[in-house]
Amino acid sequence: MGPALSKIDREHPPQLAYGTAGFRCDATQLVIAMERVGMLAALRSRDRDGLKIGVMVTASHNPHRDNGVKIVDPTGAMLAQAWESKAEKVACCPESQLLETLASVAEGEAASASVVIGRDTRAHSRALSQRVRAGAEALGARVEDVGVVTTPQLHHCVRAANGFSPVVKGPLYGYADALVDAFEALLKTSPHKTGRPDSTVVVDCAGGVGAFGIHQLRRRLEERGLASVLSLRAANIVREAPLNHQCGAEHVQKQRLPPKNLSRRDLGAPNLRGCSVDGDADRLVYWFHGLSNFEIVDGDKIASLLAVFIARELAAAQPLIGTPSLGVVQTAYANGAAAAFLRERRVEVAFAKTGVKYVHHAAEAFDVGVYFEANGHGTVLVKEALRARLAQLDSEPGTGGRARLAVSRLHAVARLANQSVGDALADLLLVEAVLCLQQKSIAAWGALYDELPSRQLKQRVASRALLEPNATETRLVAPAALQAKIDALAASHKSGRAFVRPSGTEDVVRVYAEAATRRDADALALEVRRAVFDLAG
Ligand code: NG1
Ligand code: ZN
Repeated sequence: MGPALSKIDREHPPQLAYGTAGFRCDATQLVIAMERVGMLAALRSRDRDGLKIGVMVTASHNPHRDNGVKIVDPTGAMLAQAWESKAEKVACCPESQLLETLASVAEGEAASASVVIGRDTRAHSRALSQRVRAGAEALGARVEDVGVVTTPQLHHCVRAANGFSPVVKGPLYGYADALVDAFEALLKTSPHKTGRPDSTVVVDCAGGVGAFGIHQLRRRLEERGLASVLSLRAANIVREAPLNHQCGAEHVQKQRLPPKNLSRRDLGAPNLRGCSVDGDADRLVYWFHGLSNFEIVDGDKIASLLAVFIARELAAAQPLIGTPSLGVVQTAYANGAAAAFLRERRVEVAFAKTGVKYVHHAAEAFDVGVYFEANGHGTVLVKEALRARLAQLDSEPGTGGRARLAVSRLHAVARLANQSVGDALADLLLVEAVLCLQQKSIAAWGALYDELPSRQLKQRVASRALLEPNATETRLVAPAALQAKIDALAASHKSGRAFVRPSGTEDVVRVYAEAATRRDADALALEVRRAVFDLAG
């Protein structure tokens, strides 16, 4: 892959930005950054008194030729923002200035440093993760390589290895066992004691690591006799499809097309639920065949399903836990109909800038914060104090009653939902448990509200940095002429809304359009893309 190590120009490393998903670009540009991230992780570990720091080598939903790297803090959270600029300094400085740059960011005094490394299934990920290891070891860190894992699994390993979540026996610090324990606890609260007629879910694994996770879950579900409730069938497993190519969550949600390689039996079967994860399995979208169309049940609808369920259980648990706050956080990509649906049900809706770290942070403002990007990245955050209260109440001998039942449900949700990051596998179990408790079909779920038709496109431009969005990334501050054109185009379609923003993970400008009809949404998106090409290309 790329130039031989000896040929790399160490005095002029590629100038990379630590974006919303870490460093991400063409894999050949990343060798030096990987070594330096290993070093930075060692320094961060010393800064955190020797606690373990995670490093995940992945470019998630990007094409296979790209790779990337993200750093995980000791609690399993994303790297503290104050350290992102340090990461950039260390990753991009000339080798001749490396020692002084490292010295300028190193404040920690702990004697030891410890780094946990994981990677996705990309062909170049192994070699790149070895560069991370070399960097960390060069600064004396102890390295644990957990191999090929999903991004959320790596977050879990770091959190658990540092003692921030209860230790469960099993591989990867009990990841799959902890999930299936919580899933089982949630199902036990169901009044319906038999299996489901539609227990099968086809999981499109995007040709990536999600397939391993699905395999681990399926085995445990079978061992516990839960296959009659949930039977997972993996499709597009590793090597069955090129990673993220015409399959996976990004393809399904952005192109609004079915994943490739699924048989007619899979796609046409009545009542069949399908879902797609992305290349590092932190996103999940569902799909099914409606009467005539391929229908997508996206992150907005996952948030709506979960928030309405949680709102009801919080109300029922009120005599025991009072009235904790509940909110849903969305981005500009959320369909206009989703917020209306939630507000009608008195669920508070907040908005954040696009990017996982922004939505996650905004969700922390609530006792129970549900966040999902439309692309399927999301989770349910439960504040520590509420979690502890639910755990304590749930452990007391039950007197039965609706409030006590609600406490058990909420406690199981808090255990099942990943508290660090969006997690396709955890979200899948959460959704399946709620559909099962509510005896809801995917068609009924998909019909919760009617979406405004939307379309997303991308356009390459000479420099996407020339596009300057406002704080919520819903409008451009510059170029003003382009924003004026977008406004005019949106106004020319019924219920038209459109915006463009530079992607933080790919070298493109993203175009989003929604309107009253499919034709209008598609036309508006094409017109706006043309304007980007004309005025910023
Ligand atoms: P960019 O490439 O900045 O649009 C994408 C997603 C974000 C988020 C980040 C990862 C879309 C339109 N954008 O960002 O929502 O998931 O990846 O943090 O889906
Ligand atoms: Zn991802």
